[in-house]
Amino acid sequence: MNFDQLDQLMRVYETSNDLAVLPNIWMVVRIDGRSFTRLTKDVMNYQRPFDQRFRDAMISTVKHLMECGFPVLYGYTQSDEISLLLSYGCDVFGRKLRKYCSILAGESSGHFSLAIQQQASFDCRICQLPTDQLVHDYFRWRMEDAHRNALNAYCYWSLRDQALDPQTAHMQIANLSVAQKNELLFQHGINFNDLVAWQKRGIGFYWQTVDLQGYNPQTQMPTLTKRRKIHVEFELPQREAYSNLLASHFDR
Ligand SMILES: Nc1nc2c(ncn2[C@@H]2O[C@H](COP(=O)(O)OP(=O)(O)OP(=O)(O)O)[C@@H](O)[C@H]2O)c(=O)[nH]1
Ligand SMILES: [Mg+2]
Repeated sequence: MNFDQLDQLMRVYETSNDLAVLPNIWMVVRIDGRSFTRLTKDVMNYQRPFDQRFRDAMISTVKHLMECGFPVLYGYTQSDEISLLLSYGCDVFGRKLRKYCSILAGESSGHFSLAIQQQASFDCRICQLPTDQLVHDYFRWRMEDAHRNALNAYCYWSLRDQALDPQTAHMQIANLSVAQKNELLFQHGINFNDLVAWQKRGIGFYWQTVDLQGYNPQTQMPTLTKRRKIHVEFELPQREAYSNLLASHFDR
């Protein structure tokens, strides 16, 4: 068998399961840190439940992902996860799933590892959402997950700080209603409503066009150019206002 024959034979095995996302479907990428419970606790010894160094490394990673060759309309991060809404008509790599998942997991793992100077990795999946409404629901879902995580994490660490062991702390929280969790925190001197918004709702990222003032040495005149810049939103709105914000970045 010559090389061309061998090449033809083997390509079939390489590409037979090569799935491509159908057109006219939104793609939302979700990237999640692998074993970050261990990384944040045992390896990095980060502050809990929230650490600004960890948050900043995640922010830097989202920005990198928005600038690494995929048309991202909106980015979002909470805890150890990142979501990216891709342009509706995105046809980078012929919409091949393996390309998106492998490249975006690789880009985030590499960038985040350099940011914290410690080896870390992310997994990646693509949600295929057929309607605009489902895109709204997706991002509302992640925001509500952030809210629940924050409430539970504050309760958990309040109990742990009282010298409760992990299992007892988990069990005590599991049986509490939202109101009771708020009350527990209040007794520990924390008013959950007063916590900074990014911890409860996550952080949003979108492109903005800004004016850039310059100077033309030849004409000796000031110049004004437009530039695309990533805006980082630490105080995301909720409910309908959040949907309106998302819709303002849809490209259809
Ligand atoms: N200390 C600390 N931990 C954080 C922070 N943000 C996220 N984490 C932790 O990151 C982990 C994320 O949860 P998961 O993604 O469910 O857990 P995981 O260990 O990454 O598991 P897999 O995703 O299944 O690999 C939780 O344990 C969080 O407590 C932070 O700011 N500080
Ligand atoms: Mg994880």
